[in-house]
Amino acid sequence: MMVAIGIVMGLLALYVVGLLWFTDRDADLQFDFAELRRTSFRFGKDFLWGSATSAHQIEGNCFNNNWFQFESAMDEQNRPRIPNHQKAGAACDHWNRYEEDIQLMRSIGLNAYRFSVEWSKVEVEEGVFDDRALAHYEQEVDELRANGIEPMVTLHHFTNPIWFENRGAFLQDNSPAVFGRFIEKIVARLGHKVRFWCTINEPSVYAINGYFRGEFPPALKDPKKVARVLRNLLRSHTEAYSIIKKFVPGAQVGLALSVFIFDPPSRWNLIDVVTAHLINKNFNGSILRYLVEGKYEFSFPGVASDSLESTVRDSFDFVGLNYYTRFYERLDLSGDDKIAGVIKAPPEKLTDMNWEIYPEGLYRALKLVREYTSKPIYVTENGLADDSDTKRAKFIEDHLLVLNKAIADGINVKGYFYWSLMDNFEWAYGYSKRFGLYHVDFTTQERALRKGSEAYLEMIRKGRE
Ligand code: GCO
Repeated sequence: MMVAIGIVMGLLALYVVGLLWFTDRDADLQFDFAELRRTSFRFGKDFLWGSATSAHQIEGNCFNNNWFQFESAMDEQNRPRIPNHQKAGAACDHWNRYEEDIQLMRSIGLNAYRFSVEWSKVEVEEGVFDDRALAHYEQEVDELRANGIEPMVTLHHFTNPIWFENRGAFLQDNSPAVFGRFIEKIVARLGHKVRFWCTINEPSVYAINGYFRGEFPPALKDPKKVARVLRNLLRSHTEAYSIIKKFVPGAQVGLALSVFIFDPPSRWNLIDVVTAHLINKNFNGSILRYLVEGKYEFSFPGVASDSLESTVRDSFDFVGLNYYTRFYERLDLSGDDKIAGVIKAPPEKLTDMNWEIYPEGLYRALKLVREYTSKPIYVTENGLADDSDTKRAKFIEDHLLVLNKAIADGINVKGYFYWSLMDNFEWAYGYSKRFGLYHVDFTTQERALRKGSEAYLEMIRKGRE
């Protein structure tokens, strides 16, 4: 009997130690927003106030990439990949309207713009470069500069040229060299005019959605491939970093890291707690560790593991942070994905993506980055899909108050880019999700500033005082 009690007590103690060990101490963080409103603004004169977009989502005529193929395809059950078989198509016609769009930025007081160059338009076939596309991006950069807007160029934002995709994209171990040749062209053309570079947008989202969740091309469901793609994306980042710095030593180079906060649906359930810990570690922490130490380790015991040690450490000048929400995920061995999401927030706290509005998460994400580095952080994406425009103003205000608090607490944040300048093609969700500061009428291409976006203008005004 005594032995049995001893064993039970021992197991209980282990369980509690496990909970304490794996639980994130900040999970209960809650701010008093009235008090944050009273904190004086610390953004500073040089703060970048921007908006962000990506080529495929806004430019139009991206017909030479993997997304174009994906949008035209059907899934295994013969259903279109995108609801209503929507395609990016003409998108916001930004390719032809960039001058007008730059005026939209200027008129609301933005001084920075993050956008991506479309690889499939620049390198139409392997080794064949279109000079008109390069000239186009150079003109766009010139136009931004002429209007006092600092460009931040993303080199890879989810899309691949068809010729690259067909060969296996970032599953190939020579992908960093192939991607590197494109970067050389871009940097030779824009390097003397662009200071801020994001090499890769959200490596973990690209890898999971394309190779595990089947939501992005090539719609595979293979965790081992997730690990391999991530590894090659990180190698590609380092390659890009070295190329850009060789051409332009003074350039500021980072990658755009997506940090979704993962919390356990039940904090007393050790399996939930460990699952959340593993997801945070593999998709948030592992990338930061690679940037700082050159070491990458991916490990979901029994599912997939991979690692990499680079000779290059410290391959970044800043961290680009994309933050939107937190997810509650739990292990679900009966389902296809083995992980299932749980929504806990009430409807009034959800965006049109069904993502919880959780400004404290921005603070937690910034703190996570700060654990790895004190180099500058730019919030390279943050925003919400809100067609009714009833939640946008408060979302913007609260997230910027949290950002201000983080700066006041000593975190080195130098800029904020709202996602997105205007409504656009939201990948697997098509045109149904509206993230824009500007509403876009996709039949007339008219843009109209949303009422809720005025909160951003107001915060920028106060931030500059
Ligand atoms: C991403 C991308 C953007 C999205 C945005 C809203 O984070 O997935 O960088 O292209 O459109 O995040 O989901």
